[in-house]
Amino acid sequence: MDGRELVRAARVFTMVRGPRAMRSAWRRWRAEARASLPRGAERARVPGPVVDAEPLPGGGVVRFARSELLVRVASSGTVFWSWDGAAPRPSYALAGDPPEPDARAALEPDKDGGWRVVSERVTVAVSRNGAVEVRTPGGVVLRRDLPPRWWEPVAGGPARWVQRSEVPADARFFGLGGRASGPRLREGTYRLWNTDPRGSFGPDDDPLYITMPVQLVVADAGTHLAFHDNTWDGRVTLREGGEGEGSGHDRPGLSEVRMSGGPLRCWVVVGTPARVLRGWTALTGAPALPPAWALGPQHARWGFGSEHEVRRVVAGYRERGLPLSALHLDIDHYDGHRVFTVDRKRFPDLPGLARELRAAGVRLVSIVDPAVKVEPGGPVYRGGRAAGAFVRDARGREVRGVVWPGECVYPDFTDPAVRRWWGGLYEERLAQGFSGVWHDMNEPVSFTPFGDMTLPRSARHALEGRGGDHREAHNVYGLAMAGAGYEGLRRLRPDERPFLFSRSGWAGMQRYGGTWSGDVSTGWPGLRASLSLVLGLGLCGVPYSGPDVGGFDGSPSPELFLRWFQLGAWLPLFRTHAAIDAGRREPWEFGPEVLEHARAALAGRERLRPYFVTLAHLARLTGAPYARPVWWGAPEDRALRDCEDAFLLGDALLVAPVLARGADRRAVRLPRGRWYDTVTGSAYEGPGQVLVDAPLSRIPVLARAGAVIPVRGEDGAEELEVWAPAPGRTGGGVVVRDVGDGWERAEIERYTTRLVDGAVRVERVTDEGVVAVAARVRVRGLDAG
Ligand code: NBV
Repeated sequence: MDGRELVRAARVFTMVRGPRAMRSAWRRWRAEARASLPRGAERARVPGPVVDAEPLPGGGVVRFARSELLVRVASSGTVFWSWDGAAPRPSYALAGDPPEPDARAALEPDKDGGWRVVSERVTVAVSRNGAVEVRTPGGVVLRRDLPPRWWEPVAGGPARWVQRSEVPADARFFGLGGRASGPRLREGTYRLWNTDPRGSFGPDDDPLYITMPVQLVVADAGTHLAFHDNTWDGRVTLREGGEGEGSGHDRPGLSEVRMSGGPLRCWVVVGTPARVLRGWTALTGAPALPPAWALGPQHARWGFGSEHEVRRVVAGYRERGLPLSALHLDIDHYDGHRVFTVDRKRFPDLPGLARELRAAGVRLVSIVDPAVKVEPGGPVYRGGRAAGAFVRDARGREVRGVVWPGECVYPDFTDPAVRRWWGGLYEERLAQGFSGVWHDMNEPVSFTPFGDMTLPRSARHALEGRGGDHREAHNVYGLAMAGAGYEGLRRLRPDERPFLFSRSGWAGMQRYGGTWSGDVSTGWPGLRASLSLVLGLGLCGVPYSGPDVGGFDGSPSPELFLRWFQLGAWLPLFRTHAAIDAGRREPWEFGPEVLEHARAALAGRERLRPYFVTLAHLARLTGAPYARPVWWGAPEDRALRDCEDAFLLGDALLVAPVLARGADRRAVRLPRGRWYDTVTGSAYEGPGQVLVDAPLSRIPVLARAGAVIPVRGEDGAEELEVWAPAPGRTGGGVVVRDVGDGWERAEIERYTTRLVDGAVRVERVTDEGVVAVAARVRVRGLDAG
């Protein structure tokens, strides 16, 4: 333990009843010690030389002396390969059946005794010793996975394995879930084990709450995503390559995936970034569409403490004319910190409060923690026990941990019956008047002053009936809890789309909802980390997220708070939140100047709500995140790949937050084309870097020439903001309107823009041809200098 870890451990230790956490830590340590047999002798294995091959739909099986490799290409071009007979299912990541194999893909002998699967969109070449290359149809290599190596315990048990892969020398890595530094992942080792970092975290803390074996790799040769479908504890070591100037020898980029058990199987999706995310979400599920109110400004705090305080805060927004869409209640509204209860002394009439707030346009969102207090008289504990819902050890005893309410047990969400039981409990939350849920502590956490703050690895789980232990179940605990909550809400309130976001999760979590930063530390590095997390998660298929605006702990300076607020206003989840012992986060708590600028940011968000609705629908339909790295549409621009301090919001806007103290202007790297400063109207030509004003009153936001952006006009009616195309160019955009909080399918409106005799012509294009534009159009940028 280093010094910082010690401080954190001490903090956690004092946060919970010390002796109880100490006892639990000790129990946990004993359980681990009992279960962890010495590894003993291991046998190392590599595939060995190729023996033969057999064609199958979409590809075939290539047999080696000591293993076999299955290769299957889907008609979408998505590749699946696996060793040792591993099938695509069972899988926690996949949303449905694996994609249909491409009937036209053919297995053919390749040079030097290898084999290859040739399809229209991709070629997979297998060397005679088991290296797998994924190539574009033109033959350019996107990824070369070297023959794997397994270590099998002689006494039986899971084999650990390692696989190295090479990517082009110019490639950049992204993804691996929610990482605090990035989004470009630098050289280093990243652990795959969902972890509560013990208190607030900064860019150097790794891993965090959401880890995923998902790499998105961007190179001149093309973009691809590689997903090792394996939930076990693992480590990914990355090294960027280099181009051998003069020597002519490029050093490839390297990825090394090491897993402590579980199957060796991989999905590879290739194409443009947009195609890759489309393929990835086709595989793992379309992102849940949040209700429109969840795209508005939200406010939370651990420790509002009473109905009175909630009213006071909401009144504070109203009196100052600040919009507020939702208010979140944290664990302090529970009775003794117990999930699915309400402290009636401090919240005597929560349904009444919820109704009153709802009438004023403010929804209530509730935190939901998975751990259940051990109390024979408690209905949740009693019900769970009767249902056999809690995680047990090998001897059949409930595994206990310590969380906020004291001694707790943990529902086993990897059991479908338990998910159903748990989902039913949300009825109580709905009866209290909540409109959405916020899942916390679901890595899952059990407080310990030392060691891993989670369940013992020996804890048993149902794993959908297959049976296994926490080594395999840990990383999907939060994902499965999200599934339980989402499906429960759907059953309980079938006419409304659930609103759920979860601290922990895994590949595929977007099917159930979004996430947030977790306890990001208050400081300029924390502000930067917030952006890395949102962008990185978006590239892993999770488009809806945002930070604790202002940071979780301590008190931001007025300037830091404002810059964070200005960034948050352009991110999908826009929520101020802080810890119980942190300073306030209401925008008026930082003086009149900050309040006025925060008011402007809120007004900007409200104006842009129709655009956020469009982006939410597009995320659902295509997997494209709302907030995208600036290279999204131009991955071939190497300078953009390294740009981490700005992002694209949809296709139309480029947002350049201020991430440093004292800045009043900043450099912005532009993708190709013309960009307008949305406030000054100045036009800039990309690609390249420009210096733009960033006064305290706002952060720079640029609009792409030709863009069509649905906004809320001053009178509240929707209008189309159209940015003049550059001379000789055309533009356009897509608009999807709010269809209410139910399941109605939304219509997609497509627009084109062009310059005709110095004026901007906007047309709506449908299958029937060009139709009249019904909305009010406001043209901007025509007089740009
Ligand atoms: O429920 C209290 C907090 C919550 O406010 C925060 O957002 C979560 O990330 N929760 C963590 C547990 C306490 C952490 C110290």
